[in-house]
Amino acid sequence: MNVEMIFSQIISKKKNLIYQDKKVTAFYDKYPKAPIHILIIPNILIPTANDVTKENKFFFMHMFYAATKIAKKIGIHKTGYRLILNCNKHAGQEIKYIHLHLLGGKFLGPLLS
Ligand code: DGP
Repeated sequence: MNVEMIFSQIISKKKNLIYQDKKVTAFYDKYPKAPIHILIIPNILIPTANDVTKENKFFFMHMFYAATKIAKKIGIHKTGYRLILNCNKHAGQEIKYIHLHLLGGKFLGPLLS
């Protein structure tokens, strides 16, 4: 099974979720790059940022809104966190199911230095 299908299954099985509402689902990254590494995905398949449209943009925007809610829920909003969204090859997007990375739990340092 490819990872895109795994992400779809995570939504429907509703197991080990951190957060879910009508538009998005959040769960822990299998290969964490920080003490807290959560993935937030829309409940419909949008492969990459290039596939965001007038019709599905609310799912895209809602990933960011959900990230702020999750950060508060797990208590990392005051120390801080990083949101990353990779698009295609040069950004290193491996999974063609759009996902927002929420990273935190330690000092992450500057990203663009
Ligand atoms: P990206 O490089 O932006 O496409 O990030 C893909 C992320 O997905 C990467 O941090 C590892 C994570 N990942 C890969 N396979 C699985 C899986 O089967 N389950 C979960 N929870 N995360 C996965």
